[in-house]
Amino acid sequence: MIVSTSKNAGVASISVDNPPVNALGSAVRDGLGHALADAADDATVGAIVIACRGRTFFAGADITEFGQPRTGLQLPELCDRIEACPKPVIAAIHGTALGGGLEVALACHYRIATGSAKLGLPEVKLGLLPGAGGTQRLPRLIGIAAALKIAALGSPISAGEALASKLIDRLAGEDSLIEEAAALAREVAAVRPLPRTSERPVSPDAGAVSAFRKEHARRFRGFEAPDAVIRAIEASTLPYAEGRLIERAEFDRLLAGAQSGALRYLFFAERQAAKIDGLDPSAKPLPLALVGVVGAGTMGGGIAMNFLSIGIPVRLVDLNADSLARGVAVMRKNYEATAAKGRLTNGQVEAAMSLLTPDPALAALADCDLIIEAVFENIEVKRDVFQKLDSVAKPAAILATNTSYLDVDVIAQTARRPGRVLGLHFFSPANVMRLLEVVRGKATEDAVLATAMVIARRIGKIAVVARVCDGFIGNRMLKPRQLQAIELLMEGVAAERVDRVITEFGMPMGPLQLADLAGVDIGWHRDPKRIETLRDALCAAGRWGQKTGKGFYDYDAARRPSPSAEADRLIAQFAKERGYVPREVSDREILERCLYPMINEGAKILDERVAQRASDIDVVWTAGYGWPSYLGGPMYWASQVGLRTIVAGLEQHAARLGPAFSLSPLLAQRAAAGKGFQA
Ligand code: T1G
Repeated sequence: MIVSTSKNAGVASISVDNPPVNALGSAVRDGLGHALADAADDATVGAIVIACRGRTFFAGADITEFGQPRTGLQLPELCDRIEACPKPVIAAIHGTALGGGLEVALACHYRIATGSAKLGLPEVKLGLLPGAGGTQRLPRLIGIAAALKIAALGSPISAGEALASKLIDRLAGEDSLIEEAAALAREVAAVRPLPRTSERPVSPDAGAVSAFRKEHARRFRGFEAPDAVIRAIEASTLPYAEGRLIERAEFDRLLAGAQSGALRYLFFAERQAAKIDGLDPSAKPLPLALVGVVGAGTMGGGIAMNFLSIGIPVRLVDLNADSLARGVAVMRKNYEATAAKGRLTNGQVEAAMSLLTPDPALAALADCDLIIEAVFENIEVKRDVFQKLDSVAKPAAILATNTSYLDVDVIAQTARRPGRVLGLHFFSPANVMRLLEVVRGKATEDAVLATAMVIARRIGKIAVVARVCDGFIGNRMLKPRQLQAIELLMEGVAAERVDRVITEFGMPMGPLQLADLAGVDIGWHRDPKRIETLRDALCAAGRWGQKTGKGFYDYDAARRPSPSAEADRLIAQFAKERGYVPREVSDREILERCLYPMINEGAKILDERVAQRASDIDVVWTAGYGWPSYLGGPMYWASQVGLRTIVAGLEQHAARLGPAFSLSPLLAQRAAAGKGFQA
């Protein structure tokens, strides 16, 4: 029984059990509608409680139903029936009350929640808005400014914050929610008139709306839903029925739009990425009580913070005492900066730092369950470190490398336990970026992979599994884009123009700004006399990027880029010496030559089974490389554009894509078949 009702001393408790997250699918809605009508008609019932079994209250509408024909009682109608019920209806919330789940609670006359509950309207993250009255009822309960934060940003609030803002009426004990909800129900059984949220007035707050828009303009860039949410909440100052019509119109428009399709695709893609095809189901995750990190540089420090922040002690080793001290100081500074923004308490900062043990000797890692190496990106240096780690680490320990390019199998060969070796490729800043590329070597054991996926979830990362190849998924696809950006410079296109086309497309940064941020000197042979590539020419001139205040751009003290006459001269000189003649290039060509080769490389990655599925590639690019999520990721976007168009573009530009370019057979085949990349 998905929906069941029990009665006790005049209270009807309607309970929903629709695992895993009590999504408000059609069966739940119909069942709730019937149970509510029965309880309303039951003379022995004075009040009604709605609660859920399992790990959470309703986590929203059933996202899998979107785009399907609507069946049964619709959620807006169900919410209106709850609110119109002649008897008090109480929402008993545990776990999460999200989206349509919170809208059901808002339609109830009273709300009680456990202290650990989270409440929110994350629809905007799916390119939608609350479509069952949430944009009209929420501001009536907590005001326009507070409603904007919840609905347009999409992040949940705690039960404590909900109580303070009067979104809920009462907190309950973690194990006594149902009893306390029933007690509240009896308490209010005779209250009339019932507090119907839709009947409450809303005070207009134009100042809050414009301030909110201004404050989040950069964050909302390119997204359609946030503005629709703001418009709907502004409409809550109108009579309720009028506001609902505006909410519905905005909802239907967004639901039919491309952005919501892409964001819903990504919702499931991120969850799919956690699944490893063919993994031995009996492979159990290994214990993780103590972590070691080798290398106290930017990456090592950030990696260590992920574990300290969730209460796992870390041994941080760096053979250079100064680097070790500097690394620890940077970690404390980062924590304190987060605390200064109110996102951590000083107590939490101290608690995390107290779990850190810096040590100059590898021997300190002897009893670690997991050791992550984050030293200089050089294969010999890494092999040497792994050889030493293999001799000090306990036999069961997992040895991970944070390499972003190098061959994990070659590194694993130095260890007597290659099955316990894998890549854990964090992205900078490692304590912030959500993506974690889990690189499985030829010998990596299933239990080690299963452990890596659990670790990723515990430190709040989205893990994507990649097999070994040069640059794994993300960096391998980045390379052809960066090479084409350089090629366009050689043909006389200005750096700022290439970057403008790519940022107008929706990327946070263009290829050349990114190169300057990462360092033009990455992988440079350090011989200023040897000029073989444009990068060599720039590096020889000391233009290593932001770190030297100049690269493809010049940078001021605040690291703001500006076009550089010297860089342009160097590029023009270098190109001329190699026979390039400046030519007219359209923005369209710039976009195609930067993005289409990436898609082609993505198809090769799929064909070689380096990535399990196209959606994994999309998760890598949206969670780790700033690909705009409202475009779903490169493979999803290419499928929307049409693979025939991509192939035609690649064939048109083939002469300029370099000697290494070859069309992916998988791409050609799927294009010919009129298919996309999605299965
Ligand atoms: N619909 C369908 N499936 C869902 C779902 C949903 N709303 N939420 C989760 N699942 C599936 C998910 O795909 C996974 O499946 C399993 O449940 C466990 O999820 C009209 C328009 C609740 C915080 O956006 O944020 O209401 O992979 O791995 O980490 O206004 O799930 O096991 O096969 O994420 O513990 C608004 C979405 C909908 C919330 C739990 N609601 N869910 O996190 O588990 S739109 C949301 C979450 C709406 C109305 C509108 C999280 C969670 P599988 P999980 P978790």
